[in-house]
Amino acid sequence: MTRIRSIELHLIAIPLVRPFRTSFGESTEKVCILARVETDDAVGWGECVSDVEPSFSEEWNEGAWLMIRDLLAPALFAAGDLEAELVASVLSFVRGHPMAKATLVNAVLDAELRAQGRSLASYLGAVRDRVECGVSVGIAPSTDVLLEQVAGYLAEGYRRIKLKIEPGTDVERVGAVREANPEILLSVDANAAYRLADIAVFKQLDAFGLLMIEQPLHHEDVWEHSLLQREIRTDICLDESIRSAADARAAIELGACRIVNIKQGRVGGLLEARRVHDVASELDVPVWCGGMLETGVGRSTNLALAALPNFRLPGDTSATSRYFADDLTEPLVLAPDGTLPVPDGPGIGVEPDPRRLEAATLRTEVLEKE
Ligand code: SMG
Ligand code: MG
Repeated sequence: MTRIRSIELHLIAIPLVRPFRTSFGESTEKVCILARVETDDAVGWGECVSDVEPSFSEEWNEGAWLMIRDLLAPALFAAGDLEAELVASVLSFVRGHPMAKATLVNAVLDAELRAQGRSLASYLGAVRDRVECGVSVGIAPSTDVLLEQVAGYLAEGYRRIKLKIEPGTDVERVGAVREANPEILLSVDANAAYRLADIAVFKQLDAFGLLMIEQPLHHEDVWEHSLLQREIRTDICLDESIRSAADARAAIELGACRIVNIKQGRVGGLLEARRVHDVASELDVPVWCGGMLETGVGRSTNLALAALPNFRLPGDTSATSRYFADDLTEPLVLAPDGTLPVPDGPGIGVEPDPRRLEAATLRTEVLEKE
């Protein structure tokens, strides 16, 4: 048990090496909240996966900042002595807001593990010390540019290519990438851009031997995903629709997906993410680790999670060079075999470099018990 002395919030911005476009918008820089939690015993870090706008989910940076400052942090201070496994129940008086909650769950867990000198990977139950990496390729300005980008990532060693798709260019683009690369593990992610009436598109995509189709329909349409899954051969993977282990169980039992993307921030943090992993494992459904273009803080967190046994497919955690010229932490470098090492230092195993953090920080606020 330990007491939280302070929570320091940083809003940071780092330019992306190349714009990232999905079916819902384009980013040219990474803007997110980092929380530095200081306890009586140690300091821990948590990265909030929300974005500038509430497009991927209902949460967004300014909302998450107020949620943490005005509701979640005061509840943690009021709780007194605490351990990471209790944080979610202390915060459960707030409905939803998993990304804001995850920031604090993860930071408190990081501090706790650093105080014990134990790595996050070992705490979670890691079974490997390297993780297979895929890369998520944004919607490109043209098919030629897309083919060039894919070739570049494959040359670097990435083991799975995921293409962001949107209505209009989907079949042509995916077909071109498949034709140029008949053997690779290839998947697509629609970020909820389609409706069940678009079933003909998915039947056409069936011809390309895709590893999966990620989140084709609206995030609330789990039932419609089950109807779609009955009609197509390719496995559906759910991302946005899964907010908890209970959601994962319901979606799998309903036949709405045969693969689950786990993003710890989307489900309220590392401890719920491990429960999603366990439910999928029990139902013999493979999972893989999603990404939210995290800085080195969030990506080191994800690498520890991705070392659990049921993470059976290459994830979206890519090397630093895929995102940033200058990250907050030391660069994560892809090995020629397309893997990244699981951090083995205490907690998440990395810390933001103070100089780089200062250079990236747009705003800071220190929260303490009143
Ligand atoms: O971290 O490399 C990454 C990004 C992976 O495609 C990615 N994430 O829906 O899976 C997804 C998207 C969400 C982020 S959109 C800004
Ligand atoms: Mg996705």
